[in-house]
Amino acid sequence: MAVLKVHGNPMSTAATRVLACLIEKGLEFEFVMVDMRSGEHKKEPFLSLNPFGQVPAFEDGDLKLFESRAITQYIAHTYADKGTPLVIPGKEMAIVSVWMEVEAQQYDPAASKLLWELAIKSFLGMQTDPAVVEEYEPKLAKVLDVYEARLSQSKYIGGDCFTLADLHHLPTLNYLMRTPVKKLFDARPKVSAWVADISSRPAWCKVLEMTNPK
Ligand SMILES: N[C@@H](CCC(=O)N[C@@H](CS)C(=O)NCC(=O)O)C(=O)O
Repeated sequence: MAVLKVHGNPMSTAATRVLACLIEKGLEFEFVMVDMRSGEHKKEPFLSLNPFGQVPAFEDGDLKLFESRAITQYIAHTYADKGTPLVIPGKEMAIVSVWMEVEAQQYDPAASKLLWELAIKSFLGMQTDPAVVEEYEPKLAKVLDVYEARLSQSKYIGGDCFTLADLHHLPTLNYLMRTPVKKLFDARPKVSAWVADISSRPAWCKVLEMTNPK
């Protein structure tokens, strides 16, 4: 079998989304470090893997992919018989797809904006803009109200078992739970229990060990 390769950076939420998926599936892979500080992602040969110059990029033999959520879906479907299912057969998959879209279209825009302001900027020695935080906190809160109602009906966001719809949230949750925005999650009991559950999965703990070596 060809070696699966993830080109990324440990700080990247999109790259760790793919790592979480590979580890849930129990697949072996090679992590190819992309030095974003030196702009390696904006030059060849990386641009041949992703013309948008963003990590991650993924290779499975001669197949080359980018966009983290497309990569996880490829992995989950292609390696369906390995590790955690992550996708489910039949009509229920349509519901999982709805919640994957909700993560990408509703949750992630607010979550990513807040994690940039509250986690990444300080790491880069930049100042948080309180006006942006003020604008995006209510947007995230609104999404989390919908999540609270959804998680009162099903154990996981896409249904009764852990799927890609849950997994896709993990990288942004990981950053946000270390910022003042944690209060928005803590204020919602079902959301808070769901975050604790999915964040303690062994595969995600392995991603954290791999990307934050002691
Ligand atoms: N929708 C893309 C987003 C990729 C993305 O934004 N990657 C960030 C790191 S998390 C990046 O490469 N940023 C550098 C840049 O945009 O120049 C995905 O999910 O793969």
